[in-house]
Amino acid sequence: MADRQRPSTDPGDSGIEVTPPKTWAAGVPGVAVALQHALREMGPRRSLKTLSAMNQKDGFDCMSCAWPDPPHRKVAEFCENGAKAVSWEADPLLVPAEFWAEHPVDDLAGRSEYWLGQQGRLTQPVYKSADSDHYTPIGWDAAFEIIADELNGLDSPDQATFYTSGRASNEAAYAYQLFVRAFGTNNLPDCSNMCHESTGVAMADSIGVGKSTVSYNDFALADLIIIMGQNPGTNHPRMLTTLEEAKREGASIVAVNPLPEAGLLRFKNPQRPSGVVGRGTQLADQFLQIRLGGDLALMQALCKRVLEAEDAYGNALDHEFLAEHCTGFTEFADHIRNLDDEQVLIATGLRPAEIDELADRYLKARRVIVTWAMGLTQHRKAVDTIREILNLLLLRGNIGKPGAGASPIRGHSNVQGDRTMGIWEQMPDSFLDALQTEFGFEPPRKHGFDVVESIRRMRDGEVKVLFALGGNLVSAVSDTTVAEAAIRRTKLSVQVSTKLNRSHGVVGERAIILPTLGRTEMDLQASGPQFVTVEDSVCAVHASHGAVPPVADGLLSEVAIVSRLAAATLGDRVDVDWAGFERDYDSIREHISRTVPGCDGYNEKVRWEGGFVLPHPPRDERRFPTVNGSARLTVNQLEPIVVPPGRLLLQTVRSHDQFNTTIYGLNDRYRGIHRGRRVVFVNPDDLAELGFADGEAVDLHGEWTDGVDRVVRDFRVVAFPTARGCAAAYFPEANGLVPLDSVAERSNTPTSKAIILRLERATTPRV
Ligand SMILES: Nc1nc2c(c(=O)[nH]1)N[C@H]1C(S)=C(S)[C@@H](COP(=O)(O)OP(=O)(O)OC[C@H]3O[C@@H](n4cnc5c(=O)[nH]c(N)nc54)[C@H](O)[C@@H]3O)O[C@H]1N2
Ligand SMILES: Nc1nc2c(c(=O)[nH]1)N[C@H]1C(S)=C(S)[C@@H](COP(=O)(O)OP(=O)(O)OC[C@H]3O[C@@H](n4cnc5c(=O)[nH]c(N)nc54)[C@H](O)[C@@H]3O)O[C@H]1N2
Ligand SMILES: [Mo]
Repeated sequence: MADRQRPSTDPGDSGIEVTPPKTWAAGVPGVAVALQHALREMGPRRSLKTLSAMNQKDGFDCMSCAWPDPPHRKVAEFCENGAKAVSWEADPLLVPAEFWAEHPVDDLAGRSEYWLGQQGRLTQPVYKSADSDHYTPIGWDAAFEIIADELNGLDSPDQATFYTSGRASNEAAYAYQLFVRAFGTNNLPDCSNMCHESTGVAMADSIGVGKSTVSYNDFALADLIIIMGQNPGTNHPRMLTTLEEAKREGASIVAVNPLPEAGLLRFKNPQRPSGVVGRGTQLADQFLQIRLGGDLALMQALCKRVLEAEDAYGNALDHEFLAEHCTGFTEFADHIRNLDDEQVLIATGLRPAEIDELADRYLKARRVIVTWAMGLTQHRKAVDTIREILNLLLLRGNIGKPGAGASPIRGHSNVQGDRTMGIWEQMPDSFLDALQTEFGFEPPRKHGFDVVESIRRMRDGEVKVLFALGGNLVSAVSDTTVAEAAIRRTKLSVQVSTKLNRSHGVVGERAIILPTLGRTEMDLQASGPQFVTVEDSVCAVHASHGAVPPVADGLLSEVAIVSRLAAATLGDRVDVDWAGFERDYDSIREHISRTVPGCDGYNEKVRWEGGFVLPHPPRDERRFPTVNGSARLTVNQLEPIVVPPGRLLLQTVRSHDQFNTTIYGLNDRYRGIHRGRRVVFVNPDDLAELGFADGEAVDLHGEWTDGVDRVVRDFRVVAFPTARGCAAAYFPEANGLVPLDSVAERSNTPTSKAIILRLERATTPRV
């Protein structure tokens, strides 16, 4: 077993040290940190086995992000943060049997995510009854019976909600949505509701498909790549290699971000000798330090410049593409021509010359890719902003041709696959029809609850059971205080998990934890070893094979858990061979091939070397399955965020040492933060104006139209070169500042990147 010691105390933030931020990413420190982490957490043998199998064709898919694998893989096809994710999961340290007696539920709720994650892997189902404040071990069958009884005792299936985090495999996700719909509800909220939902809504409007229109190889063919609202150096580190290759092929790169993120500026590739020493590659040719929420204005300004160039020279638009494939040009052009340039400068905080330069680059490039992530999706106007990116691309035919396209970069490694498999509270009728034909039951048609709506309904006592396939909902969702009270009001909360997190401490009247196999682990069933399948950010589907023996006997796979729960709950109410699902995952894939669009021949295709790519009509044939069968130029209203005097606009971001709510360590190397997380980054000029000094202890107050004073206490001010008027703090510590009802229009995604912030001197500063 591991030499690693469980931390006895919960390390706080008291010794925070701040050094100047880095201006380059990866390189030797990245690899060294990766190996240190792996060896410390897993020991040498498990480290070698896991790291050498990561992202290889016969290995497992790294669970740290959804960045695609290159067609020609290197021996070490992983990054520092992928290694951290694997080390965290494949951790051979086990939560000991006596743990549950020593730590009542409230004790767990008082611990940090870091401490919880360090306790080791969960190995046995545990149950907290209504009259106990402790979990106690329980058998698998008994656990399934408790859940089944509670579900079957509800007045309506809609009184339960079934969350999914985007790490679930396609097989687990498919079985899960089938169970939930056979049970009788579409309440299938998922992490995507808090993540790329705005992308899906916007792209479906504009081009009819909510997924990236580019393939891996397109990056090397692009003339220009615009990276908006994304921090790839930390969150998609392998993307830097792709960008470096694109640069070598002649692409220019533009970064649009309020923060000068190290990975966007300069990259040292650990996989090339020249990257390990020397200055590395300068990545961004232009960096636009935009204000939070300014991207809609920037896109409109660029569209306007394209129209002006067309007026002047007659060659800026792709007339053929517009005539053949697009509708809405006249209304769109009328609207954009009236854009108020003053408003653009206020909203973006940019100088006209900077916008001109980017417009110039855009007009000169024949093939343009725009990528984006959470910096765009978690704003009130997120959907409109992304629709405006599509407008800009459509004007010059940058969709459905090599080297060009719209490329949302997904977060969780299989969040996109889970959607394809039916994890969505609003799956279209065509999908439900297919389920009905295949399985002979009538799936519910009424749309279900997404994440925010599920929390509201729990808060109001209408949803009484929360079941979560992975994730850490209470920490991930907005308005922490409201979310905690909501979940505590349920009658039963169930978590399927690999490791402890806050969602095991903030629970319903009764609670169950079901431990599961991770993706690194071999999955042996009655018919033999099993593999699962996943879909990456560019719609490539491939197999993932566990590489190391499970940390303990008796753990069930997610497929087994879902199948057994379905059998226990539904009995013979529907005609599905749940036991067959668990025995042989091919049987699930047979159903997938008959019911999920683009997946015919699934069992065969996922066995092809490297897998297969799902069809995508706009990408493949410039066919646009929108409401009117064309690509649609849309009209979007610019409504800049108004920040009252004396306030800042706060975003919540990830550090370099975390995966969402999982905290690997207390450092954020690239931003120069060490041994702590309760920091707020503010521009030095704003600090001076507001009368605060670097290093001061402050409370963060969130302001919103409902007048509620949301506050998180005792943060250290860090003077940082972020855009003027903007601030940043870490997710999830600052989630309490985001009101539950402050969501993106239409996608209902919490506005985690736009909180009106008031700083006040700390009322209870640490000494
Ligand atoms: N190691 C690691 N990898 C991860 C994750 C992780 O936590 N750790 N999480 C995974 C998940 S689920 C996801 S969704 C992705 C997240 O990947 P990212 O979206 O890169 O994650 P964030 O840390 O939220 O960073 C948001 C970025 O957008 C910028 N930004 C914020 N607001 C705006 C804005 O208004 N305009 C512009 N132009 N920029 C803005 C921020 O400064 C920051 O650089 O990463 C995935 N990969
Ligand atoms: N303020 C703010 N809030 C945000 C964001 C933000 O940028 N700012 N980002 C949002 C985004 S983009 C996302 S995607 C969500 C993330 O929301 P979630 O997906 O719910 O959160 P994670 O932290 O990724 O979940 C981690 C937990 O998953 C469990 N786990 C890990 N591996 C497995 C596995 O293989 N199987 C099972 N069953 N469980 C496993 C572990 O117990 C771990 O503690 O958070 C959102 N919340
Ligand atoms: Mo995400």
